[in-house]
Amino acid sequence: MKMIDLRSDTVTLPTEAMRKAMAAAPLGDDVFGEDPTINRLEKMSAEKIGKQSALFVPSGTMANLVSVLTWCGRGDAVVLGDQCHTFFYESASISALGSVFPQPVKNEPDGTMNLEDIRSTIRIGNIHAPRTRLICLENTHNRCYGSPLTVEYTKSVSEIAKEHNLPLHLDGARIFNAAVALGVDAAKLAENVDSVSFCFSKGLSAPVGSIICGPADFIKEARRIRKMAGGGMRQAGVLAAAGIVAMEEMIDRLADDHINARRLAEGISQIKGLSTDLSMVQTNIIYFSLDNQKISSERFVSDAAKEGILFLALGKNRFRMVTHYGIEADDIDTALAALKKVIKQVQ
Ligand code: TLP
Repeated sequence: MKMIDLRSDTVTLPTEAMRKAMAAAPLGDDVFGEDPTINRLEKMSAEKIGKQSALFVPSGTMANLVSVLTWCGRGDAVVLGDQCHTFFYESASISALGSVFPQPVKNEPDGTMNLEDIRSTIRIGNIHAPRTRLICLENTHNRCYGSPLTVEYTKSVSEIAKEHNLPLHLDGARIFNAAVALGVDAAKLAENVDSVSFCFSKGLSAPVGSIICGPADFIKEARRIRKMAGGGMRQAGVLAAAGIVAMEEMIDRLADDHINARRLAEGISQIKGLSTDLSMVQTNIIYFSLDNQKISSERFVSDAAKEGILFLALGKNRFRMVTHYGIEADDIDTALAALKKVIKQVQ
């Protein structure tokens, strides 16, 4: 049976063009700054996102960790959303490894944080209080329905950051999904932030790798912190080569993933026993729930897997499906038919 894997866009496999580019990539030792393919990817990424410099890192998690540790020292605090990846996942790395204190602000369903809440959470100049040193945003917002944050919202947060002389970091793991969904340039979405990270290994289908972009002096220090975190890689141009193909060939097609996500969500909304909020579907991530709350999430997920459909339970009666390269419109129809069958069985 062919499995239709909707657990995440992280499951994407490299394209043929990526495999060829990986095999042919000129290589060197990147800790000496001598890997031409990594140097090329870093230059390309910085240009694409409108920043001075860039640093290739193994994962989105390390991109956020290195960015936060570059901006903050021990005991410094970061204002961030209570549903954002850096706070909710990432194994508390900013605290465990950097002694950085999170100051979570409630995320609204669309991934924004109320501007007044951000203002009132910032604490500076009181010796009793954690000292805020950074604000973080996430675009698209994974746990908030994959919502894209607009240029205007990002600018409003950056104005608060500026008022307090704080830098603003953007976890843009899926920033190109946001750019495609909103019909704006990714550089415009990053224009008002000081540092931005994005991933090659999600919807863009490269096997490994993320990048941090920002001012040259910030990236220079981030390079030191990456080494400290064990992320100084050597001939990793084999990975960067796939990242280059990802940037050149895989961004525009994200629109297909968004169309498929909508088709999937519309189908789910018509299955008796399942509910989803269609108005929240803007990119490649959809969330839905079971009307009959007596059915265990584990059973629902495992019964669906037996029918060839993989997805995740991410919270109480909260299921997530993510569309991506390799999932076609036909697969969506197959997945919907299988879901219908499973729902009938478990009701
Ligand atoms: N997200 C993964 C899981 O960890 C939940 C997924 O399947 O969506 N920022 C954002 C917004 C992310 O969604 C993720 C991964 C990361 C950072 C971390 O990236 P990696 O997995 O490369 O460390």
